[in-house]
Amino acid sequence: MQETRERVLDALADGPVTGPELAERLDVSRAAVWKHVEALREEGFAVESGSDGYVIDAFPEFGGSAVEYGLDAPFEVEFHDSVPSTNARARDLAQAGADDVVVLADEQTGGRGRLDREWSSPSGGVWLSVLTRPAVPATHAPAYTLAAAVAVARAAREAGVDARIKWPNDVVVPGTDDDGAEVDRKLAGILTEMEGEADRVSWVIVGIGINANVDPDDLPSEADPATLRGEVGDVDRRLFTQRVLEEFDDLRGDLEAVVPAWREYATTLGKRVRVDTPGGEVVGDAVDVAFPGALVVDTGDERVTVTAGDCEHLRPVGE
Ligand code: BT5
Repeated sequence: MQETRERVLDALADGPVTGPELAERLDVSRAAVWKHVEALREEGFAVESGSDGYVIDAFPEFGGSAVEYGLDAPFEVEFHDSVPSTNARARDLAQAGADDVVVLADEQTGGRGRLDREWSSPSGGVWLSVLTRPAVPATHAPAYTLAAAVAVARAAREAGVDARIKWPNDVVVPGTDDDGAEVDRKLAGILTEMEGEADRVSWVIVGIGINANVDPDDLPSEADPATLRGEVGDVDRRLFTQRVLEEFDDLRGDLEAVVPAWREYATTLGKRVRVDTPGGEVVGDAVDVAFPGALVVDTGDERVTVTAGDCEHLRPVGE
């Protein structure tokens, strides 16, 4: 069952609705309704009480309730102005038994990439972690990384950005460097963590970091980052976050659809690649992606299926 606050918000979104009607519909006291309305006002919602009842006249630009307001996905959103890492916070929530919660922050002070690398997260970005408990085996977890990449790519494309996906976890914008060589500039990264046993996931946390309304100069230059601000100007972060969560929610309900969707935006397929895997280096042509998220590399001698690693796009031989 949804939290009362979310149900109050949903009812107000369909407004106008009177306090007594709300209390009856949600089966809570009128004092409880009033408390929730006051809390929403404190968060920046302009809840007006007219002759027909409460209506929302204006809502905050960004934040937990702002993202939940009108969101077509069943997530509760916990917002922080600043937090060390949304993934770390989501882990705490997972230990406490939470499910379908999104931790969202304007800024992270200790954002993490894979292999404990730093993820730079200045104010103005969209830094979030989705905590979910799917009834799938642990081996399916990589599909959630791919699903998140597709969700971000779709939201970015809707915003007018030529977003592509570089295996396994980068959403990139194609560009050229000073010498005119093709480069992928990283717009977003994904860090998926999981706990469970072989036959059943206990929880999955999909951490998604999107360089939204931030200056490329505020990000590590050696990372060759792209930002939505730099590509198309500032976006409405509330709507953008909602679109990412809605797309992700659709895809997690239909994991078989993830790989075909991923192929549509893939920049890695057809490229010559070098993948640093825990078992050594694999060099060859990236020919496909297989469920739940493995890269198939043709080395010339054989086809190798790589399930994890850092992938570098190489220039074709002769270029
Ligand atoms: C990733 O790691 O791409 C995963 C990033 C996940 C970040 C999200 S934000 C919400 C959630 N909470 C967290 O604490 N993390 C997740 P990886 O593939 O290892 O890439 C890391 C590398 O990207 C770094 O070593 C830098 O070179 C580069 N980098 C760091 N910050 C960047 C940024 N904002 N934009 C582009 N590149 C960046």
